[in-house]
Amino acid sequence: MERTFVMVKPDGVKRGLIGAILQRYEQKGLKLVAAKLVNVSRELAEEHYREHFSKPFFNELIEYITSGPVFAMVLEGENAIKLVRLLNGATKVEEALPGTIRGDFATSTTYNLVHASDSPESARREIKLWFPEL
Ligand code: FUP
Repeated sequence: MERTFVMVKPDGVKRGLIGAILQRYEQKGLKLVAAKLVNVSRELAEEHYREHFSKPFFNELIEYITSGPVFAMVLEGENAIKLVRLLNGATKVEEALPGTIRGDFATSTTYNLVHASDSPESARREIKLWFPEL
């Protein structure tokens, strides 16, 4: 069994898409093991996205993720990390295929609705950061 950190970003929460997005993961067969609405501090946002610190879009990314509550969760299942990323769709909006969350609901690479850990190392780091009690 594998665990992954996933969040519905502020635009998804504002648009009322938490339920529709969570349903995709649950339909797939992944199990929700923790979840909470979080008002993200600048400190948490910068730690979460620290690998992007030197990127041109870093500030915009931090502004976006702190602009309203996010729905943070931990999902569990066999190959959970890869499966959630498949369900989310490609990062670049023009490559996110219909049938994926981004492909069906997003029109922007920046405002792209969802985040999910991209490796076992980032899953461990992100779960510890967002759910230290687990
Ligand atoms: P992902 O793992 O799919 O969330 O994508 P990345 O870790 O590569 O990027 C993190 C976030 O940076 C993305 F969710 C959106 C944002 N981003 C941009 O705003 N512009 C870009 O050119 C690339 C990423």
